[in-house]
Amino acid sequence: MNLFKHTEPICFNLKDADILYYPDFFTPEESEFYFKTLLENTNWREDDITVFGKTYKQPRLTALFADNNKSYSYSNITMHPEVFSKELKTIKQKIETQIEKQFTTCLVNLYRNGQDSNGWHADDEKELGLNPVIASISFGSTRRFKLKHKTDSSQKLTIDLKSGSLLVMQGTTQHFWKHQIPKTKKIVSERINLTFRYIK
Ligand SMILES: O=C(O)CCC(=O)C(=O)O
Ligand SMILES: [Mn+2]
Repeated sequence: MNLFKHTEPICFNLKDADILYYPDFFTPEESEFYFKTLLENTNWREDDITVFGKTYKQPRLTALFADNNKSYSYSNITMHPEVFSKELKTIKQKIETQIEKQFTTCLVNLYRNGQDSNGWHADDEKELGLNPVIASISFGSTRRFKLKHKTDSSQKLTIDLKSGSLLVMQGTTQHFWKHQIPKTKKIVSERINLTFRYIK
């Protein structure tokens, strides 16, 4: 795989957000390879989440990887990482070369079908620090990604995240904006998402 820098990303003119989108970060062949390898070789977890005192199954499967053994907590779940696989290390290195930022941790999500989702949230946990850089890779089915400003309802964005794409959220995005992957009634098969983060 080439680790050279790609063409310029798509940028969006949004208040309080800095978001970059590289639709073709991986080739279709690379994307297919990583999708299959990750689907088969990941120890997928199905965690419970507690919202307003009620416990539900999280509507997707997850896994956590890190190179520093630091755990990551969100929505009353604490995840302890496994070490990076060879493939995840290569992906991490390719992103780090592209955007000149370092990552320690990767949260992996598997959306099994259109009923799997990820509700409105910001990646603003304290272990991520102020103004975190989040690098998000998609493999498999295209899913709709929505962003909205927390207080200015005129500010929103929808991106259909295609297989092989890289989305970067940085600057004040997590402070002022929320994002989600809504459920869809369309027939969609699996999608794997990798979000690389830096945890001190
Ligand atoms: O699946 C996605 O594209 C988003 C995942 C996400 O927001 C998260 O894991 O925090
Ligand atoms: Mn997120």
